[in-house]
Amino acid sequence: MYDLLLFNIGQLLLPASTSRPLKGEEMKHLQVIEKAAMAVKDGKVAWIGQSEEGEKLEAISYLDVQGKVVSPGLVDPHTHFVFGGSRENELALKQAGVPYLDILASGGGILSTVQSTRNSTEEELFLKSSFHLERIISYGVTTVEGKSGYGLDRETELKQLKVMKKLQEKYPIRIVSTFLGPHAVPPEFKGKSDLFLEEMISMLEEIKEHSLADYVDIFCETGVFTVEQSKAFLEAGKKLGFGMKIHADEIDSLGGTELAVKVRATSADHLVAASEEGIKQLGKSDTVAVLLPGTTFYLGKEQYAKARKMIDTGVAVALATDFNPGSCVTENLQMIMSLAALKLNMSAEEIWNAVTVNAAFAIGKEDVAGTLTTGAQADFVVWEIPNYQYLPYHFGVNHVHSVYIAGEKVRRKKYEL
Ligand code: IZC
Ligand code: ZN
Repeated sequence: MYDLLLFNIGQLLLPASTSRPLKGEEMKHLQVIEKAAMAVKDGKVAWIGQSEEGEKLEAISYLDVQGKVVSPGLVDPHTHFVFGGSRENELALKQAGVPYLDILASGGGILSTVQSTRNSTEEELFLKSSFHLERIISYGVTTVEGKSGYGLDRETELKQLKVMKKLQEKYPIRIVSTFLGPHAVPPEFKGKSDLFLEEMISMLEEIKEHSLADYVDIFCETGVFTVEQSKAFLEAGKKLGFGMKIHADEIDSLGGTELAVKVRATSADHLVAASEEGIKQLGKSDTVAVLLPGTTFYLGKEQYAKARKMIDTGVAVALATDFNPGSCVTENLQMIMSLAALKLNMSAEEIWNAVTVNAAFAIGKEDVAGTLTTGAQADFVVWEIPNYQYLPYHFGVNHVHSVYIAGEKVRRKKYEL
C-alpha cells in the first residue's frame, strides 16, 4: 500500500541519476515519460511507470494531475538569502551609470548590506530570511544553497550561519550553507586584506566544530581578493574538510576559473569573463560551472557567460539565481531558466538538467536531490504547464501548481478556479 499515487502525469521529467555531473553533450539528454504515474511511500519515491499501470496500484491517497508536468524539486545552488536591509537606493546610481565595483569601492554595495546585517538581531535576520526562503520554495525549489558574507566579522558571520541552521530546523527545504567570510574587505581592514583574510581563516575551525557550514567560498575579483589570496583561503578550508566554491571571473578575467580547476573546487560560479583556457580546463574537470544570468541581466551587462562554448567544450553547467540584495534581486529560479534560454542560448533539456542534477552536484547533494528514482526522497514539483519546453518560454511568472518535499505537500498555488 503506497501513501500517495500521482497519475495522469502529462510528462514526468527524470534527469539522469549519475555519479558525475552531466557534461557538455550529456546535458542535451533529458528522460521524459509521457502519461506517467509515480507512487510515494514513507517520503520516498517507491514506483515510477505508466499511468495505466499506476492507476491499478493501491494507495492511501490518489492525485490526478490532469496532464500536468512533474519534475524533481529544483535546486538553487548559489544564493545570498540571509541579509539585513535592502539597496533600492543603488538602482538610481546604476541608472546614472555607476559601475557595481565602484559602488563597492565607495563603501556601498556589499558593505552597505554588511552594515544592515551587523545592525540586525539574530531574530530579525531569521524572520527576514524565512520570508525569502518561503518565496524560494514557492518557485519550486526544494534544495537551496545560502552564503554568509554580510558580516565580515566573527560575530555577524556566525550570526548568519546560525540563522541558516535554525531555518533548517524549521523548514523542510534542504539548506546547504557556505561560509563566504571573504566577500569584501570591511572598512576596519581597509588596505589590509591579507590581515582580514587571516582573520577569516582563523574562524574556520569554530565553524567546522559547530557544523555551521559545508562549503567555503571567496569573492575573487578586482579590488576584492586576488587569485593568490583565494587559493590560500580555499586550501585552508579544504584542509579542515570543507568543500570549495569560488566567485570567479564575474566582472574581470583574473583566473579564478583556472584556480577552481587547480584546487578541484566543487563549483566555479559566475564565469562571465572566464578565459578560453579556463573554459578548456573546466571541460576536463568535474568542477561544475554555476552560471548566473540573472546577475548579468540585473547589472545591465551586454556580455553573458559563454554557456554554448562551455557546453561545446564539455563543461558541466548548472544555473542559479544568485539571489542577493545588490546584483540580482529575485528568488525566482524560473525567471533564470528563461534567461538561460534567451541570453545563454541553452536548450530546454540543458536548462532542466542545469537546475536539477547538475545543480545538485554543484553543492554536493547529488545523492539526495536533483533526480527522481525509486528510493530517492520524494521532492517534486507539479507544474501548471503543458510540456517542459513551455517553462522557459513563458517568462517572469510562477508556473508552480504544488511543491512536495519528502512526499508532503509544502506549497500549493493560491488560486484554484
Ligand atoms: O551583495 O552585491 N557579487 N557578491 C558578489 C554579490 C554580488 C552580492 C552583493
Ligand atoms: Zn554570489
